[in-house]
Amino acid sequence: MSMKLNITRVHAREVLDSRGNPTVETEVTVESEITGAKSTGRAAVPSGASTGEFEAVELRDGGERYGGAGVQNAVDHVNQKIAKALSGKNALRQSHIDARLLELDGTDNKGKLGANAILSVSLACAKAAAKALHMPLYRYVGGVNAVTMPVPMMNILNGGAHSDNSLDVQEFMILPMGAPDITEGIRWCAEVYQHLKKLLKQRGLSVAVGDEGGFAPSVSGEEEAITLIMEAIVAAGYTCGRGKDFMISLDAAASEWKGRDADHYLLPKSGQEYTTDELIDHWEDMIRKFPIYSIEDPLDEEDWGGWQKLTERIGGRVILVGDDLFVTNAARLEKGITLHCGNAILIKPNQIGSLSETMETIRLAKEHGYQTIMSHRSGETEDTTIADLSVGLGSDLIKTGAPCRGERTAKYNRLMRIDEA
Ligand code: 2PG
Ligand code: MG
Repeated sequence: MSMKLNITRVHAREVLDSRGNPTVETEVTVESEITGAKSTGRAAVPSGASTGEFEAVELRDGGERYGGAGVQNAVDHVNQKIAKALSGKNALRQSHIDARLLELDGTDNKGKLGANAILSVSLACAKAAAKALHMPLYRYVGGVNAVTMPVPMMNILNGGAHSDNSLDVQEFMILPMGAPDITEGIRWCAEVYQHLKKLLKQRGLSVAVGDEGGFAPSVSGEEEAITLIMEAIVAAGYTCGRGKDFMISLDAAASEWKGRDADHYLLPKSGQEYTTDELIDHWEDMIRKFPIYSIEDPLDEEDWGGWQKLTERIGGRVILVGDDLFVTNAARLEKGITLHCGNAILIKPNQIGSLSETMETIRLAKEHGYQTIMSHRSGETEDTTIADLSVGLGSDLIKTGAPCRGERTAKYNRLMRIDEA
């Protein structure tokens, strides 16, 4: 007799995210057909600030409540349509569950039920099934292959849409490439973070933090920001460079740099303008000057031609990560693979809106040698699902902010527990 875990209850509610905005949290309860035992899985979805144009739709209510950001409609969709459609379905058949959710929505971008509604159910279902099988989530999704831990990318200095300082580059991250394991890597990063705080204080700069827990000082520009971070690495007793303890990664989030036409970029804070070619030269210059491991969204989400040129020029020397470019969408990744755009993909389950589609995109990326980076959003909750997914789905890296703010450390702490296990 094959095992069946019947879904007996699907219930959503509004909870708050780390920016104080409402988001969807769902609980799925399953009942074992063999033992009658019940298990409940819970998942809350995050929310971005620098969202890609091609992401699945995050349904917001509009109107007065929460300044229009309410998610009562998405919650109602879960509690009514979705709960009814999934009642009695086998939670072990994740792909069937997700296919049913997609069918129920019926749009290309999950615009009817909301990707926030659908993803919360999809993840809660997997978590309920894992619990019923007495398995950690990473084991449930990854099976015997869930044996490698990702390298953390910690965003310790925030700019762009995540802070109101003068930096146009959104994220300045440190990667403990030389650490023997993830627990040591997290310690190294936390030590560098504390040294950066000291350095900033010494120079009379602000140590208030941005949305992802990194500092958001008003420094003169990206070069000063990177130099400060490299000084903090050295002050903490580590080395920085290719083959050394640490490397640096940037998220330019250049889709936020729309210029006067498709060939121009305008950096909103500094007011600097670049043509696509000039921006490509700029990135080449940056990787010559600094030990940069990766650049995420170095160009706009629609600048496929620019991405092709950039990848051809520097793709052999640096990891070029598509976030807004690919939006965790297999069709957009497929296009990028065909056109030779980038060599890594950021994986944000809420950009695509279901676990099965997230897994499909990762499978495609791996098949074509693209690195995969599991990622949080700038608006997060205490939910740690992505930590388990990063291990279960074999991500090379994970970015989940600074070692600061509970919604960020929750993921790193979960990774240390998994590492111990
Ligand atoms: C990004 C993310 C997460 P947001 O651009 O990579 O760091 O930001 O969630 O605001 O899109
Ligand atoms: Mg990004």
